[in-house]
Amino acid sequence: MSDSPSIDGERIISQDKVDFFADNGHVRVDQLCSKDELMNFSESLVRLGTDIAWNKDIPLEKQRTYDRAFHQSINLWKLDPVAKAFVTAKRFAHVAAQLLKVKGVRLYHDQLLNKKALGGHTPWHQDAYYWPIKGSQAITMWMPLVDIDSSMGLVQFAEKSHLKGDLKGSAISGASENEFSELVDKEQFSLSSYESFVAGDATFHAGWTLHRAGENSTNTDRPAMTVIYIADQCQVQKIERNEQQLDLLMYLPGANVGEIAASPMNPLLWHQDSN
Ligand SMILES: O=C(O)CCC(=O)C(=O)O
Repeated sequence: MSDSPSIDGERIISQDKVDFFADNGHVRVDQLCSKDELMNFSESLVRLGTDIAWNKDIPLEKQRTYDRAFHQSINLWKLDPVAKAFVTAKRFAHVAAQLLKVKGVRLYHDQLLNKKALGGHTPWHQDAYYWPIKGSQAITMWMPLVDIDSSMGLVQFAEKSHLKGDLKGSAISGASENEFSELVDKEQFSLSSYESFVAGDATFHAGWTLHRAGENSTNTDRPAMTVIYIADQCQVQKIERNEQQLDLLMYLPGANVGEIAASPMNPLLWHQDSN
């Protein structure tokens, strides 16, 4: 067990926020983790994330749009007790369960996305493109670990795009940016983002919400931690693309199509009957 301070417990959110999320595909929860609480975790998360980021050493001339968007490290919770206490926090999972309107949620995986100083934009994409899970049964929490404003790469959402499901675009890349930019115009999605964040504020977005992030025009890194939750008892869906097959192997090891999405990598983080 870690001796990190607990960020467990419940966090009941208002019906207005639940409705806003259902309508728009995203919602903000201020100080889901207080700035003081976050100080117990952020240094370890950034240090570990920096150590294990798989795309941090790619030479400039070989970097793709993806690599310029952020240094990405995955499943920190498996490697460090402090990261585990953060990622598995019941408080965050409780919010995810309320927004998904389910009795319980499991961990799918975590990621540290560190948009480096002067890092590039994050292209338009839908997270559920990668998942062997229904996009409506999974949700991403995004929490910056430092205070940020619009110059550091805020996430921008295409309002109500989640209601359209799979928009059949590409994986995160220059191609997805171009395809989805055209689609945003064609569908006349309105765009929104939250202006600035204090470390520990969080947003949640739905699996099919189309989103991107701006570039970081400052000389300061913008590390953000994301945790993806799946509804307890949801099933592994038919695989339609290679990325989903890879996700199945990495994040749901041993689970097969049609089975309940629950492997040793997917602990039950919150359930109404056990809290
Ligand atoms: O942090 C970013 O730049 C992008 C975040 C994102 O795409 C996500 O959390 O799904």
